[in-house]
Amino acid sequence: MAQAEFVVVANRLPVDRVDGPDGEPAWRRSPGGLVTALEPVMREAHGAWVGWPGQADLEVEPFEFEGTDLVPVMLTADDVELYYEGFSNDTIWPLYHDVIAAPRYRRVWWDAYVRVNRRFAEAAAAAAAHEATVWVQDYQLQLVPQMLREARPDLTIGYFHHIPFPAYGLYSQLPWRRQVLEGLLGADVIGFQRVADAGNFARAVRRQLRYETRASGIRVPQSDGTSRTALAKAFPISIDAQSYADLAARPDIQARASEIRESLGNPRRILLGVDRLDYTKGIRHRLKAYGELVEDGRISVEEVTLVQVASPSRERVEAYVQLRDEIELMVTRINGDYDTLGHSAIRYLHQGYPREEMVALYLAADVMLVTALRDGMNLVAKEYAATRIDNRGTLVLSEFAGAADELGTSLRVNPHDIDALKETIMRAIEMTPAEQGRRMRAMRRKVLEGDVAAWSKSFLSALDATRENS
Ligand code: GDG
Repeated sequence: MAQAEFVVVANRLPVDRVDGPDGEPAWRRSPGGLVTALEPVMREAHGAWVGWPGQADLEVEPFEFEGTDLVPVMLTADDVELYYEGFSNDTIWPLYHDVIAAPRYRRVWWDAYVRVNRRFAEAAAAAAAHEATVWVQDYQLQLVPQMLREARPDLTIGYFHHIPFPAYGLYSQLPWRRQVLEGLLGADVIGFQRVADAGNFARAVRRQLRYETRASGIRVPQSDGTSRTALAKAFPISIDAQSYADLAARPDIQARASEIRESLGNPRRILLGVDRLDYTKGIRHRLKAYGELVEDGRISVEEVTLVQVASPSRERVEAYVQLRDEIELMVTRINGDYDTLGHSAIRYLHQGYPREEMVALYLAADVMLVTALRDGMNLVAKEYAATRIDNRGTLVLSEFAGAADELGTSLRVNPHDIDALKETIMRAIEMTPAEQGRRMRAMRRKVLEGDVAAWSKSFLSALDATRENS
């Protein structure tokens, strides 16, 4: 396979292994946002994508898929447990989401993280042509930029961080805080979701490494006594907004939305939550507020239904097992106390759905509840806005989601304040169509203009600019 001018490195390859029609394993494009975002760039550049195929101990040779060279990185069952479920999802994930759950600091996990990051860096170095551009994605691979720069100083290296970067007081808990900062600073451009994340990162660099920062630039000393400038800046990610609007315009999907309303007993208002089942998403806070509104008699289950889609996630990590139990206990209690024979207070779905069904749900919902306690961006908020081509519906949006910086006409709320959350839900339920329209139009404009193509373009032009300056 020839070396590529443009290489993406991510924990996962953009494909899933499935059983083909003849029973032979086949590959199918994964539905993720990143895949859609990068697809046009990859096709144009005939790029390569380095990542894990998603199954432990699976050794696969590089292969071409829809115009992209895929370079599989093998993870053993041990790697998956220590590097992925351990350090990535039980150390970094909770620490970077403001310690909503307690991070666990285990040295064997860190050792595996270093080892696996090196494997990704080596695969990327082998896949990249001379002076190529490499774009590393997310918190599982924070050491790759530096490892790659050491092996291949000719490359231009970008890194995008999809989750929050915490305030220094929390970040400084990490026993390997210096190594992680140095790892990230191997990149020429380090992209974050929010201005505040980039600020937290720059502060950690000043405090830990004593490097100078000016505006978005960080002066990184080199071993030969010179220095280079790395850029740490916000590039808020987005969605392929037009594709959501197109789905929303399809008659069969609109019919499905009516059918969903019908099947819920045509309530006056449908509230909707859509999240991976994750403790960062504030699902318990949402259920608490809703349950109290029913208990207070301000909402009747005959008139208002909450649909909560909680798609299965990280089911082998203990904190997620516990969270699922807590949520399911809450749902059962609220439903047990308040359901009538004909109507359910909460329709809870621990399942994943095709995108068409998600869009039908967005169209059926009068109020979308995004109550994350901490979230890098939250694409669900943007998907809801992109879908509402009828300019109806209300978005209740946590201040702690990155999307709150951009969607200024949503009803923003602090989800920790249960009384405020209750009032905001009531306000959303009662909002007039005219006000819904004013707010939704502004949000849709924002999401259509700042779509995912604009995101990757602005990141990659910032990266190109550093090449020209060096
Ligand atoms: C991370 C950061 C940041 C969910 N259930 C189903 C389904 N989904 C889709 C949603 C949305 C995506 O998954 C979830 O994206 P989010 O942004 O809401 O959250 P994370 O998964 O935590 O993503 C986040 C993001 O990276 C990008 O940078 O915004 O802050 O945490 O697209 O629609 N999709 C389908 N069926 C489901 O059941 N088809």
